[in-house]
Amino acid sequence: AGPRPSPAGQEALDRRFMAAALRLSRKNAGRTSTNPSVGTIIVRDDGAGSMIVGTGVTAVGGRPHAETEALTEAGELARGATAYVTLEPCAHHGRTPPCANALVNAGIARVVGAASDPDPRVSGQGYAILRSAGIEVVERVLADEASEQMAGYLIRSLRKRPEIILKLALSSDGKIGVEGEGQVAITGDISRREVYLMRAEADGILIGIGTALEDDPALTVRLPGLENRSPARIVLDRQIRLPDTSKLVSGVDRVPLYLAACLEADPQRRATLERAGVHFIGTETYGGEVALPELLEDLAALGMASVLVEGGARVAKAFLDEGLVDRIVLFGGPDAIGEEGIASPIDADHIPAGFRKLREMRFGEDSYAEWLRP
Ligand code: AOF
Ligand code: ZN
Repeated sequence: AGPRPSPAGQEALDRRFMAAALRLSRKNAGRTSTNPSVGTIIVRDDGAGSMIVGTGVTAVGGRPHAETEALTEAGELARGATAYVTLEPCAHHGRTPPCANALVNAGIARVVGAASDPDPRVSGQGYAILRSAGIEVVERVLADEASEQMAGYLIRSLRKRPEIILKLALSSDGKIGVEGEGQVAITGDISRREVYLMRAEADGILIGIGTALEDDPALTVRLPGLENRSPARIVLDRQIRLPDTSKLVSGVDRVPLYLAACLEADPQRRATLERAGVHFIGTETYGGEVALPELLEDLAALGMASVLVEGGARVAKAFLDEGLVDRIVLFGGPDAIGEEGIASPIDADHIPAGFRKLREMRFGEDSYAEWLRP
């Protein structure tokens, strides 16, 4: 082997490869539930510079894990190499043996990790297996970025509910639509595609029955190549008002639809929709509204780690008032709607305390900003 890089050079290199592993891990985001989508990159340095010899992402459905995929690709080249893993390698026997053992057996010399795994079967034990086998372990490289990306997995593991991402599109005068007018174009084409990507990476999309009746949305991903990445749709519909003829119901063969309805709601309507393939989640209500914490517990139990809340104003406000929002995403369009518009319950100047701005950018004429709460 050639000369080792200086400590500062090594740190910079570690961050660079971890950033690449994090990017790679996004490939299967939204398709690995209840597992997080993890990325692994195996890098060799034989003196002439670094060379990637294996890459892996948690497979669709959650297994095999990222490490096994990357090790298979690297083969004998894994011996003496460094493995970059976005999550602490697992220490438990699942459908395959622990990844920590697989890294040891493959002769990996050094493991660089980002997030620690809160799963009690792993938590600290993955790194411990590596260390006791003599592997050099560096933890928490780009840990904040990893936790941000894996927020759904971490929140579901620790709080038994999905991550709630509140997404709103605001006109230049802070309105989100016009009463009685259905879907109003507020933002442009780039924003629309960005929303499709957000949907593809989520496990569920949630709206209120008001929005469902007004807009008749399909809530699917309509991007070339990602048509089969639509997550489950959830409608807060206490009294089962959603018509059989809605796009949401007619699409149930391709994308699951859950109605959160009162247990006392019309059993006949329920039976009809169930025959059409609609799933029901019996919900408690308080003050005439769906009890959100209980509903979120049910969604987490169904395996959902992240839910995108897409409308409308009342639903957004309910989640905000109950402190159930983890991430806020605001798109801003260039035009004003005027007096008749529905006011947004939130805007960039009134983000609740505790949120930290992650990103801000422009999509053509639109603005985009994103906040996360730890
Ligand atoms: C890894 N690499 O790519 C992922 C890990 O049901 P199982 O057996 O797949 O285990 C699920 C747990 O595995 C999950 O809670 C988390 O602790 C870990 N996920 N671990 O080493 C991976 N996705
Ligand atoms: Zn594993």
